[in-house]
Amino acid sequence: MLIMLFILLNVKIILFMYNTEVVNNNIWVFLMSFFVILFALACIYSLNIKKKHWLAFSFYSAVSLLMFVDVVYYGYFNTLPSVSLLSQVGQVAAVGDSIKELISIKRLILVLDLPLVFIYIIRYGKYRKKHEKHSMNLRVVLPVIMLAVIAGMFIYLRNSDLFISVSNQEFFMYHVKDIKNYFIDNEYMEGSYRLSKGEIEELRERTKLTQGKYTAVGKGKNLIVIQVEALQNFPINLFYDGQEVTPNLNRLIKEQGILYFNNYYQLLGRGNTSDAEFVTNNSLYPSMDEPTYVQYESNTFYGLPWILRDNGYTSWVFHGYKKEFWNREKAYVNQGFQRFLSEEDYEFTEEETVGFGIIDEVFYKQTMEYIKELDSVDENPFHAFIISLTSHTPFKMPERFQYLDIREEYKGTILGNYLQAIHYADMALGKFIENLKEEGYYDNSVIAIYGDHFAISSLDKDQKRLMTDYLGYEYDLDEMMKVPLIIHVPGLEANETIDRIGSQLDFLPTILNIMGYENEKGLMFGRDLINYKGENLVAPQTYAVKGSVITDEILIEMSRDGVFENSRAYNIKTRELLDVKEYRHLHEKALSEINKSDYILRTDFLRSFK
Ligand code: GP9
Ligand code: MN
Repeated sequence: MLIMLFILLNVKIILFMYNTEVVNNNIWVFLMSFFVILFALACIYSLNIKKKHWLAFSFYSAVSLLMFVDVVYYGYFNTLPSVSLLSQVGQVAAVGDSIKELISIKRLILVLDLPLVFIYIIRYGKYRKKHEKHSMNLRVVLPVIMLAVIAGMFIYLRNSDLFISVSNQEFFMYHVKDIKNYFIDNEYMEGSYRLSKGEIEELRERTKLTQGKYTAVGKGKNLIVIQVEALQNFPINLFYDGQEVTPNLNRLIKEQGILYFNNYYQLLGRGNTSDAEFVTNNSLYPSMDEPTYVQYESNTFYGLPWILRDNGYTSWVFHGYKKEFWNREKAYVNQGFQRFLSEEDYEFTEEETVGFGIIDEVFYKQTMEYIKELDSVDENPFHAFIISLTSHTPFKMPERFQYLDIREEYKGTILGNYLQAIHYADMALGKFIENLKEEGYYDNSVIAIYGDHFAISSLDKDQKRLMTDYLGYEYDLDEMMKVPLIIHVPGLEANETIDRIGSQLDFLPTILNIMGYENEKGLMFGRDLINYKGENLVAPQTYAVKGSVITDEILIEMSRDGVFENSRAYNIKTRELLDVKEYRHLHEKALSEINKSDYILRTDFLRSFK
């Protein structure tokens, strides 16, 4: 029976390696898993207990289940999960629909056999007791030999340059390392990483407001920021069979007073939508351990709401979902928001919900009423941060909200569904903007609109093929992570498309330049995309592994095994593959920026910063 489990587990290792795209040092990765399994089963075999078949089955089930969780997580995030995410399991129910989409047969097969093996053991168990009698020596010697082999391999890897690569890809090594890092290692607390005086000064300089183009053109105006769920850049100006997908945003982009950033990227950590909010408002990199709103709920921050409040504004945030989700309710306090209008503050019927909750139209309509209340707080301008929801994956809109004619071949595909959902989101947003005009807010408010993150993954082979076929060019990481940023400044006599590279990290310095307020008590890692003259870079850590870089010219996709030399680099415009070794300096710059920002979060640096 143990032999059967051993064979099945080896098949599962291969499936796991296939699902998690192990491409470097495969033989080492496989051998390590092979010997660990052999060792574990040999230990069980050597025990002198009656129920050892159940112990073996427990081991088998635990490994199978963990592999299954890993590959499902990997399917979405392109990285293996960390033990630190266990605190987030409560969120799983809410994203159930999205998870269902990820459970394909190539992943499910890792656990499908468990009931069959269970039944087999019930029968085999009785038979086994009578027949199994092996010499005591073999029972002891076998695990010892296996342990020696594993130790030998480990020592060899440790002393070679294969260690990083194998330990980042191999099932057991990855999880042991992750648990060790979580519970034992904390390089920041141990003081091995510190921000130097020079680095602090450089960041302080970077954070200053300098006079330049469009500086303070929005001073004294209200600021309305709308974060649109899963709004990617590719639907902008897209026509599907002659039907305009986002007619309202397209019309807006052409208006006077518009700055449209069309080379702008998401920048998320473990907290998805909530990280898009965090990065946008604080110009700090998100945490990679847990959602930043959870891990650093009580840190001191000095982002957009605080800065505006210090300039007399009142700052409220609006989102039509449960207030506990992403720990928003608690985190918003230190983020600087004075009031959070969540699902419980809105009235809606069952008919007025889709997926997560309230449909955008109903949400925006009632938000308008709250904005009037916010406006009446005092004579000063206000800041409203509005987070939409309906265009959430898996984008399955009920028929009554499907307004586009989708060709048969795209019906039910993620692209067909997404086009319907984002078309709806655009329609609702268009109505809201009209409403802002009617209520007299359009001409005295700066309005910024952007997408929180991607909708369709280029990391999923089927989705990538679907998108590449449809768009007629390769749908790669850069197109996937690109979201639009549209800023309307009333009275500005310009209409500009700004195509330099940037990300949500750059929002705060960019909007502060427009609003004309200085960040006096914080530090920002982003750049003002209108005035910054140097080379900017985007340093994603999710979907592309930490160490990846996007610049105006190139994209470096850090290798999955953590070894820079194995990474892929390509020219973003010509898509020509490049020799990655020539771009090490960019990779190191990205790492150093992330580490500095991480230090600020871990040490709650802004609490005592002056
Ligand atoms: C939930 C919403 C969606 O409140 O913000 O979050 P997401 O699943 O996109 O991170
Ligand atoms: Mn989202």
